Amino acid sequence: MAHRALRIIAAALVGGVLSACTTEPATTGTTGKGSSDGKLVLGFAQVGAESGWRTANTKSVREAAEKAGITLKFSDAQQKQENQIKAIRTFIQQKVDVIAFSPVVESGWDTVLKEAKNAGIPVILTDRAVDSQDTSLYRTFLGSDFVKEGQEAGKWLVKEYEGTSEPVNVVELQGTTGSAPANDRKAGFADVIKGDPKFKVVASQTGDFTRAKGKEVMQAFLKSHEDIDVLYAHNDDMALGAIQAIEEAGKKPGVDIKVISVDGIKDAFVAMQEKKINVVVECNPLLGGQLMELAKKVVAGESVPRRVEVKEGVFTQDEAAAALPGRQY
Ligand code: GZL
Repeated sequence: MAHRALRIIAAALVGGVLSACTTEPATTGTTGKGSSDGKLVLGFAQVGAESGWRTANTKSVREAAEKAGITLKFSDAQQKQENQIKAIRTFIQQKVDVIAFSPVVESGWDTVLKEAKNAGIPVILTDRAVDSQDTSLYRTFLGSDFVKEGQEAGKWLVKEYEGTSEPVNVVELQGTTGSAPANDRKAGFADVIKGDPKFKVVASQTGDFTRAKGKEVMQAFLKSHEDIDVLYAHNDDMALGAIQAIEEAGKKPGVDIKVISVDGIKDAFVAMQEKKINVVVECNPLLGGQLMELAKKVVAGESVPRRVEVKEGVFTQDEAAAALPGRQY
């Protein structure tokens, strides 16, 4: 009897030592540490539910996790950075295999990302970026090039007013203050239009990516500026809210005030068909499938690209009708 007990204790000790000695790469954990069924567990800290784009993004992530057999722990931060940080800390305590999040703003992430790194939990940035200097804090970025989106918006404007010399007064509805899409879409647009002095951005203010705020700020723009020629909105929801304000002011959106928007949600294509939006620069929210593939690779310790950009286009009014039936979000 004593021999059997000793054998059991010895086996346990050897097993214990072996597992402590396995040289798993720092950024991989045993799949399913955080779950009882051995499935890969992904903690996802979403920005919120502020726009049609965000709703489509969340749907894509949820459906892709289901399809990939990945256990998704999901949190909605209601556009507050402190809530995203709390969610990431919770995921660390729950010992998830991998964390993904769309940082609501670019700055202020190093501390919590270092906590994830020290816990051996790899992080994937999806949709929005961070300005951390320490790029070892995340394994990859999956999303769009927002500067390019701003440049595409600027290129449309330059082409639309080619050959004219009259001043063109632009008002700009910026996305969430401090967010990568707001910073970069503003920079890309300004970079393109700076070449022609007839373009003047006479007002630029955040509408926080929401319809309500977009309408409110556009109402203020209309009160303080008689001669607005163009609205550049960093997303469709703000553009659609602004369109209500423009119509309530007795002006025709798309005609009296041309409207440039970004995202490409279905409602924006309908507005283009109604001639109320002139051009939409697409920003693809359907990142779920690629995110799950990256999560599996990262947990398995496989190398992944530092940046994975999604494909997207630009749609003008005359393309809207044909494109609308095929829109997935
Ligand atoms: C862009 C995304 C932005 C969208 C908005 O990738 O972060 O946030 O353009 C959304 O609609 O609110």
